[in-house]
Amino acid sequence: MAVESLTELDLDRRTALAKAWGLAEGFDLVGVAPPGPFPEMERFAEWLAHGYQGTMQYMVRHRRRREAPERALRGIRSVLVATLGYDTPSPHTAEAQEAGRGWISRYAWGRDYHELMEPMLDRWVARLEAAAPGHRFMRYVDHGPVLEKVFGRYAGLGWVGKHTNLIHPRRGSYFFLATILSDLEFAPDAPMLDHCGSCTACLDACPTAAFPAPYVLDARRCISYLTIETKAPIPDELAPLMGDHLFGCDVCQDVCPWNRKPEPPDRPEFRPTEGALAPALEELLALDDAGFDARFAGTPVARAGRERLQESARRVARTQRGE
Ligand code: B12
Ligand code: SF4
Ligand code: SF4
Repeated sequence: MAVESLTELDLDRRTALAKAWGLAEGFDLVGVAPPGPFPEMERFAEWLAHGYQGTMQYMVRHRRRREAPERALRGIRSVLVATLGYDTPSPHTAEAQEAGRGWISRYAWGRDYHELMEPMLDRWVARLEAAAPGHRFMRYVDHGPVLEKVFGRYAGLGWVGKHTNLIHPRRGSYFFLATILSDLEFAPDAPMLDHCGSCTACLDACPTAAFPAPYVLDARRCISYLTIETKAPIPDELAPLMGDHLFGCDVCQDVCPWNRKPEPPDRPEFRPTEGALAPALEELLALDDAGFDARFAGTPVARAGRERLQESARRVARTQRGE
């Protein structure tokens, strides 16, 4: 089959084709953002100045590339942004709390999204490269020096809510993001307007008061950071506030009205694997390495490791005993 040449097409046709290839790989939505700069990139410096990144040193190390995408890719003209939904009909945090059990956050119930999305992106990029020789396409999921949510917003895929996640009016916020930075120009989509209005549900519900202001997260207080990201000990004043959460947290998204009736893609890959939904603490504490692998290999929980999860299980057990 002849490879279509993207560079010979007009901007709109080229953009439509590049987007169609992303959708053909299985992404739910694809948009195009201009390379910036955007006001959010300036706010990133403020965020770092407060120390909200805690021990996530990579946020500081790569700050210049996050603030100025031209440093991530010289001659950058466009950013293709794609979403992949991970919501399933399974219960939300508050609907399933039970003594003796802990809670793993939604995104970590099924397959590790990095492993799923990277090959999808590789195939998409291979197609783009073959159709635009000499142009560059740098693809990222999560780990890259890219403010993914900001590009998502300017690619028309949602707005960054007060809880700081990207929300799509019909898809809610339970989706992952991927980006492809390119020096080939595509037609940008219009950024989406903020629909949070006067709502403050997420800010009010956060168990650890991790939002110093709407749209601003102090990661050092976020349960997701405390259970997944940092290796630093959990501060004594925060541990009792962390409830049943073993790995990650969804409270601010669970209470968001935009997640009440989203169009769930319900991908089998993201449905809870056996033992992922509200696991019994005793069972987790009894796992050896082989048992941990049998239960969590290939899921995001595997990244944190057995000891980390068991440390969380001991903390949840202490909280449930009222200690
Ligand atoms: C570091 C990080 C974290 C940190 C910090 C979270 C955060 N809010 O940034 C921690 C470990 C806490 C975390 C947690 C989670 N994460 Co995370 N994380 C990232 C990562 C790697 C970088 C994000 C980043 O750059 N943060 C820097 C800060 C500065 O960004 P920000 O909070 O959006 O801050 C902006 C606002 O504060 C704004 N701002 C400042 N002042 C003001 C004032 C006003 C008025 C306005 C409008 C804006 C504004 O400017 C800032 C800069 O743009 C991205 C992947 C990526 N490369 O982008 C995934 C990512 C954001 N995470 C993701 C997910 C799924 C999660 C969790 C849901 C996982 C879980 N279940 O536990 C939680 C959600 C917690 C939450 N409420 O945000 C997804 C989000 C998808 C989506 N729909 O938005 C991403 C995009 C990964 C992916 N590829 O899918 N994460
Ligand atoms: S993920 Fe949990 S701890 Fe983090 S900001 Fe949201 S509600 Fe708060
Ligand atoms: S809970 Fe309300 S304020 Fe928070 S992100 Fe959702 S709509 Fe916005």
